[in-house]
Amino acid sequence: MKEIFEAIKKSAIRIRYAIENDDTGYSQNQNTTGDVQLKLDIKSDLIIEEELSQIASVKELASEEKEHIEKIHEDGKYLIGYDPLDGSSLVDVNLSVGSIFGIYEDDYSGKNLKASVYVVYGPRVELVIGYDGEVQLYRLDSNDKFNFIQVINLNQKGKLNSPGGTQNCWHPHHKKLIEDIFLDGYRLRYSGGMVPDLHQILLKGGGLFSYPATSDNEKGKLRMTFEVFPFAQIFELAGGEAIDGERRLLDLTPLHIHDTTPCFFGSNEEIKKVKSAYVN
Ligand code: AFP
Repeated sequence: MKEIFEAIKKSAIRIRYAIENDDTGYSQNQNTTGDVQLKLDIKSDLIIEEELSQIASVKELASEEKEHIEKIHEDGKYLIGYDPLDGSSLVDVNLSVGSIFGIYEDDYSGKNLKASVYVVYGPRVELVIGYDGEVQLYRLDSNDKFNFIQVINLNQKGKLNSPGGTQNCWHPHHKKLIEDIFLDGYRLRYSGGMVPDLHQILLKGGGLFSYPATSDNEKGKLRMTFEVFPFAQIFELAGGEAIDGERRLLDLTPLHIHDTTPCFFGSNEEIKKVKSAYVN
């Protein structure tokens, strides 16, 4: 596992360099959901593939940017699902973006997720690892070394609300939930990049990030394997919770690698509110 974390650190340094120096324009290609890929999406994907495929324990790689799973080492132990550059459409307006990794064994189900990592490319580069019972924050220094900063723990209740999805497509019970949370004094924090939005909630002690089922997309937008399960694990290890409205996210199994799910990540008090709004 340690070798995988080191390979992710190497890719993060190379991706940070590409973000700072490369063309932020579009390529001619589309990904599996029909989005036109940015040149940076393709480059980040390539960097991660190059670094992770050198690790003998990596059996397969599943990228958000590719339709099919890639076999790497037949005798490997780990299956890695990753989103190479989440929120990449924010690079051209110079907002923070991120990479997300889920390290699985046997299959890409929530219960077989063994470790999760994300990287935030912001004013500083930070890397968060959820593994072995805790969540650790590292920061990149000017010598390209990631230094341990702290263990992340959520409070019982936070102050931030990050509500995703187009509001005119929210279901009435969801609209009421979000309104009630604001009436309770929570402040709006939503950049359109789940990595910096969830990172902010984790580091500021708590709150709620939601990407619900909507009238135009009953299964939500965010993908289980690459985005949702890794953050669900990190929120649980930090003392929070992650549910799809009713069920624990890590109890879900995607039928297809690119399947999406509604998702709510938060500290305990906010998830209690979600459950009472969603469970009849
Ligand atoms: P992009 O990678 O296409 O920019 O999407 C980012 C993202 O997957 C996730 O990081 C955000 O939380 C979410 O989409 C934002 O979606 P909305 O624009 O629908 O709020």
